[in-house]
Amino acid sequence: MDTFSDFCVIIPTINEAETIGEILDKVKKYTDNILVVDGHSNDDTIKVVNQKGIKHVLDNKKGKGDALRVGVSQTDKDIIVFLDADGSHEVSDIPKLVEPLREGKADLVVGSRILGGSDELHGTFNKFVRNTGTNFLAVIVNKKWKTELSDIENGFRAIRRQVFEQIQLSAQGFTVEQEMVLRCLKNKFTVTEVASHEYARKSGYSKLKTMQGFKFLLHFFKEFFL
Ligand SMILES: Nc1nc2c(ncn2[C@@H]2O[C@H](COP(=O)(O)OP(=O)(O)OP(=O)(O)O)[C@@H](O)[C@H]2O)c(=O)[nH]1
Ligand SMILES: [Mg+2]
Repeated sequence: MDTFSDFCVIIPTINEAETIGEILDKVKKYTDNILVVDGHSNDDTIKVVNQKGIKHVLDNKKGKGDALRVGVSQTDKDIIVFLDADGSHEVSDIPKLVEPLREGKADLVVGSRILGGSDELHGTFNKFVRNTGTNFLAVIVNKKWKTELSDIENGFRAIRRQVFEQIQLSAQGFTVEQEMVLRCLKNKFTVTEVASHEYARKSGYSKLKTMQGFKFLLHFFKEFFL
């Protein structure tokens, strides 16, 4: 992959044909080092990715956590940006995520929806549960590690590849994001945030069931205490 950037953008997808093309066009303004990790989509996701001339690999059908690890194993870039494929993330914030890593000021930078605002955290019961959970977990993390984080769950983030490899994530599914933050803090890596707005998913369907919230809590406390 020829590139004009020092980072790689990894985009996990399952059936995101309606949005992935637009996302790839936007990301291309910041890097040509883009990798789609597909979870065996049965729509036209891969067709669109191919049309855009972007490389893709398949995950092991185990969930988003597995997909992120598959992606990282395929890049030699020092900095990795994770971006969802459903149009929820503000692509123009990529430089804000990468900058603290380049300057040596952080090892993991998370885009905070609490600081940047979200169209997905207010209004309905499901959104209320997500918002409350997000705030609750951040408060507990801050108490233990004396940090000032507001959102440990957002998938839009950048991390040093070496750090990603060192913390040896094991989460298979959506708990990978909180696990990444906790393992960084446990290993004394610096975790910071930048404000980033979250939009409502533009099309397609959510792969995360809000009722999986209990799984998040269980996984969080297991990781927190052990
Ligand atoms: N490769 C791969 N990608 C996945 C998997 N699960 C989810 N994704 C992708 O990960 C991103 C986040 O999933 P979403 O379904 O949007 O989860 P969410 O943002 O919590 O839910 P929404 O509120 O609906 O946006 C999307 O780009 C999905 O296509 C998986 O098992 N494998
Ligand atoms: Mg989403």
